[in-house]
Amino acid sequence: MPSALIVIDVQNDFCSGGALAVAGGEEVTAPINAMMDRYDAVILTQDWHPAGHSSFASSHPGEAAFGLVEMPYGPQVLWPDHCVQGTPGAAFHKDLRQDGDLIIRKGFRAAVDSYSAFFENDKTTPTGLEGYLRNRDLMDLTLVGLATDFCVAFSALDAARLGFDVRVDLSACRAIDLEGSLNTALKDMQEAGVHLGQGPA
Ligand code: VGL
Ligand code: ZN
Repeated sequence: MPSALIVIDVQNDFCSGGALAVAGGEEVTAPINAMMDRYDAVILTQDWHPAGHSSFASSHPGEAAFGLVEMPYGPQVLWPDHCVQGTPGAAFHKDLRQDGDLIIRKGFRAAVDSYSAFFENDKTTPTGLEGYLRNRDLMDLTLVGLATDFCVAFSALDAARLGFDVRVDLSACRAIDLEGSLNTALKDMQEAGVHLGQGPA
């Protein structure tokens, strides 16, 4: 079965010195680069917010980063401003190979965040990635990147629900881990049938 490596959000703002730095974020670049040649397709995702995005704490007077607000589509964590379209923080880390087949951008609608590479946080607006993968018969997916407990986990859970065979290679992921979010994400992925660990060599 044709396979795809989906590289989630390996962008400057999620690496050391970035606006929403994930501890050791840049450490995933070397293992991910080495994995790329083993897949039939490589897809990169890019968190891509307009300035003033509704997921930014700065857009909610009186609210602090990492707090929770209620949006029309449900609870939403508020983040520091990050991955603003066209800024250096939104660019891929310089050490990441960028010779993939497709770049899918997400979170570009001001009113809705998008952790998953498949659906925005309203759980209904598709990004188009499902159609692309099915069209190329890429049903065997390995996910890597940042952050394990947000964009990687949400993408993996959606992919499993959509019927893809899904693996998350944790050796090439790093987590934010906000109030137990990493443990919750690992448990949710296990229960959904997502394979956790390294893929076949
Ligand atoms: C992410 C929080 C906000 C991620 C993106 O890539 O995991 N997390 N935007
Ligand atoms: Zn974001």
